[in-house]
Amino acid sequence: MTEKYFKQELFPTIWCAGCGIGLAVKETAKAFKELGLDNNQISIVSGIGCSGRAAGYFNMDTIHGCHGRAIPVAEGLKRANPKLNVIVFSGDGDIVGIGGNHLIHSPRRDTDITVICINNQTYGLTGGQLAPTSAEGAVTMTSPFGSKYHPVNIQGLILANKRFFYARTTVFHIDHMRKCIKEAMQFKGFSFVEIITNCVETYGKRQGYNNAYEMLMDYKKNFKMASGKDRLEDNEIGIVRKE
Ligand SMILES: Cc1ncc(C[n+]2csc(CCOP(=O)(O)OP(=O)(O)O)c2C)c(N)n1
Repeated sequence: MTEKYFKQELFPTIWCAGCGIGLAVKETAKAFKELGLDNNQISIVSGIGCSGRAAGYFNMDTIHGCHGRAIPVAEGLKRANPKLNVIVFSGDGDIVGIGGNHLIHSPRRDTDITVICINNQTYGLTGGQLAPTSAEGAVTMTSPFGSKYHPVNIQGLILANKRFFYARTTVFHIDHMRKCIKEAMQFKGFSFVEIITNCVETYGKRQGYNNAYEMLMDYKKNFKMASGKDRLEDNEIGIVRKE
């Protein structure tokens, strides 16, 4: 049972119907359970955004901090209390956009934290602006004629380091998502899990999807499982690591 990990009195959550964030939250809690962790052994740090609201639902010590600054806060927490399992749970705008600088320096310092990045390819909470993770050609609130830019290579930023753990998964592949979170938490050092997530309301509908189901079916169709590789292709999910 994962109920103990949540403040159930706060349910239902604020997320839109069909949003993928809840799936990621649920699998994160299942990973905690499978790792046999008690609430007081874990702490979750979030920045600002729809994804960042997750911290508040977990029934443990959490920090819902400033936009883009979850990673350095988590590093400080881990250094102050090395026994704690410290998790960052936040959005792509938060971690890769406004907080992108920390994605260069934190993996380099290799502090033993796990970053779960909910990548819905947009700034969801503020209505769906173009993010550094938005697909080339994506129609967003601020790119009505389609984005001209290639999305940032998150994997490349992590793999640029001496040691690394990088996983990419989607909210369709829930068992794989849980495996990625568990293995990331077991990795001794900085670990990063990118969860491709559907934001149907502010992003998906602008790309022509009618509902969340269609987006999930596209994840099923487009992403292939990779194993034993040094680097994931854009259409692959899997884990790459260097100890
Ligand atoms: C310093 C600062 N800049 C901008 C904002 C406005 N803001 C709040 S949430 C957000 C976007 C969050 O996007 P993301 O991290 O991708 O999370 P999502 O809502 O998509 O889950 C922005 C720009 C803010 N709160 N603080």
